[in-house]
Amino acid sequence: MKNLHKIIAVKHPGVLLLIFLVTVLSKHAFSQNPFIRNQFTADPTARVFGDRVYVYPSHDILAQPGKGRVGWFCMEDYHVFSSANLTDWTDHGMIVSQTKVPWANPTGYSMWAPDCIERNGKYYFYFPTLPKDTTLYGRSFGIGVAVSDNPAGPFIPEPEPIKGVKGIDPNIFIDKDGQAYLYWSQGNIYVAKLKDNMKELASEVVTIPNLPTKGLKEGPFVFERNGIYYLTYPHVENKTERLEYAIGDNPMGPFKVTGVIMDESPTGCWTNHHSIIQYKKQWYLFYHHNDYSPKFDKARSVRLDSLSFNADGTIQKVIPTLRGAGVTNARTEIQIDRYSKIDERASIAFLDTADTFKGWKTQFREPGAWVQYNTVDFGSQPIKKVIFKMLAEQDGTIEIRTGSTTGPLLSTVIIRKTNQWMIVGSDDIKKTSGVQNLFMVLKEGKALEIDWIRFE
Ligand code: FUB
Repeated sequence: MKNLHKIIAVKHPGVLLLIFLVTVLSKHAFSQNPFIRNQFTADPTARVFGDRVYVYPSHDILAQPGKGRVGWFCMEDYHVFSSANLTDWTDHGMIVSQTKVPWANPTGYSMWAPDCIERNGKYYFYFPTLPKDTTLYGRSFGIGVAVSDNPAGPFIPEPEPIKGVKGIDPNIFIDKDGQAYLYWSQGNIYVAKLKDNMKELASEVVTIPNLPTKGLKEGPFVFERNGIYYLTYPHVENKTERLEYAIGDNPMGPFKVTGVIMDESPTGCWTNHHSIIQYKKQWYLFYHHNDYSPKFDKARSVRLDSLSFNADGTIQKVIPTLRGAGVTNARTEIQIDRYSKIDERASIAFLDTADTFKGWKTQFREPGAWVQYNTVDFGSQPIKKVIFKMLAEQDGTIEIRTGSTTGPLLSTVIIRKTNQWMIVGSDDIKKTSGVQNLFMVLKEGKALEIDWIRFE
């Protein structure tokens, strides 16, 4: 909750300026990229169950001496998240923990990329981890199943991992005829049919042929669209993982390497891991990056962006964005640092480098600097006021526009120099409605920082 200590009303020719002095930050709405903002998350498997999207990610934590391997992946449990609009996400809490899986090493800290699938009203959660009994299973990862009546759990883990499977990154695909397939990786990518009980293999294990032989490949995710089976996977073609795909006409393969879905990270996050869903007629790519931990790429955060197909079924390359997807309600705090586009005179930075989960701010360095934030829903009721949280080195003015940097002007807000975060606003605002692309353009002043903007 905000803690408003003082409200100052300043008259300026033609503009009523309201300045609210704040000392406590309000909580950020969960939206845009990364879209989970309360913990590190990676390897997102998204699934549509009913009218909601559920995301089953890995849960990265930071290893400490005696707790995991310092400098490496460290995961002790899984959470599940869901959303009905891809903007507001609910954390349903912990669903499976290494200490509650009968066969798992309770101090393995290796609960890597999971998946979850629905069959006949039951939800089957698949996860890799290190077994406690290395004499029985060797030192490889096993893949376990936990079952629930609800996509958000509680999930009951099976007593043993799936027999005949050693590896990581389980992925389940159920074909139109009801046959379920399990894919996983361990150097190669493997597939086997599953029995109807979803807990045992029903076929020999097939090593999927014709995939790249040089460079690690892992994280398979299979889906079908218009009779084409897509095997998608992260692969190190150059230095770090990029997302690639191969297509075929049978879930068991063979598949033909067809293209790249997402290029390798320009900032060097070594892994990427993804899933692809269609939700309300739009396709989405879920993937990860190390947004909250730019100096350590084993503490990652999940993202999503829209994905499109060409007429021949090939996938258009996805350019990662901070804006992500989904509509943002104009009456919520709009994090413009998750911009759609930004001018070279503007940039973003953490609000607090000691606690990156506090999020980011947008810095407008000099006049002309602008930021664009797409798909803001102003609704049908008239807006009466705009407010935003800012810090400024100089007096100045900022314009709030829709459509473009020279598009319809909603408001011009006077900025006063301040050495602490303030909420500034104006009720001199033009009418607008519906879904618009929002622009903030610094007209006068310099070194203006904005945390968020909201309309009322
Ligand atoms: O999250 C641990 C591992 O990193 C996953 O299992 C891989 O796919 C890679 O993302």
